[in-house]
Amino acid sequence: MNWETIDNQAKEWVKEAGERIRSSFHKTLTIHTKSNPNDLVTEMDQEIEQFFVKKIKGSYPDHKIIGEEGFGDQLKTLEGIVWMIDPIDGTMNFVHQQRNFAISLAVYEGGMGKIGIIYDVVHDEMYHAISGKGAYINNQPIPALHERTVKESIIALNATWVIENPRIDYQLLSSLAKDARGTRSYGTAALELVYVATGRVDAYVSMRLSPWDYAAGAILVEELGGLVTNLRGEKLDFLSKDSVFAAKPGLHQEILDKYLKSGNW
Ligand code: 2AM
Ligand code: CA
Repeated sequence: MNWETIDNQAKEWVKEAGERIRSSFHKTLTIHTKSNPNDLVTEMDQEIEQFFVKKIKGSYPDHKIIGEEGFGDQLKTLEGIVWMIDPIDGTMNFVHQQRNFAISLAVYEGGMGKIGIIYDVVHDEMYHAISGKGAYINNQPIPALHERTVKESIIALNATWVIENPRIDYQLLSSLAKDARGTRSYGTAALELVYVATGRVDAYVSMRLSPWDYAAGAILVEELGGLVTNLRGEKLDFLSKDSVFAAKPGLHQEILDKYLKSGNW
């Protein structure tokens, strides 16, 4: 498989999709809710996913697709080549802020990450990695990640995970937030993983994400030497919802050992 060719073609599609999203900013969007009143979807999420599905099926009819809005395939295994698409990651930000959202697109073969693309539409920043061939921001190489301690770290995590919550071991995450140099919350898993990959934050913790939220980001972070697992320290399976924990090398083990290991996640 020529991954460079697919990567170049996919980036063109992503740019075109970004252009469509930018030109939607002056339109009034219809907003619906999905699993709960804060889980939003607009016609742009759906239109952009359909755009990708049409392009991918047109060029690669035997490839499979998993997409957030359900226009792809229903898969039980990751055999063959599977595209994982989040047409707008950070839909709430897209609706409320018209910034802090991204297109996330990944290609996996037999469950192994091959291509990860995340496009910060508003900043016109294209992040991409081909497994084993480096990771780039607008075609400039991103340097490899180095070790860091919790004390010197900025951790990206949502405030809802550190306040009293009977369903999770929030005290462990509160301790992590207290011990870290600082915390940040951006509301877009794809960009938060990009921020880990680029060293803008040192770790990212989320309690529940779907494969399309983290498929591309995981490839970028791992390509730069970071680690991506669930909160139990296990590999992600890219077929089911799971917690996600991405961090610099060294820091990943420190956080697992000192904070996450004793939790029931
Ligand atoms: P989305 O915007 O594509 O739905 C917000 O902290 C992050 O969590 C976003 O990346 C968001 O992706 C993701 N997320 C996953 N499931 C969600 C849900 N049920 N409600 C809101 N955000 C969700
Ligand atoms: Ca989405």
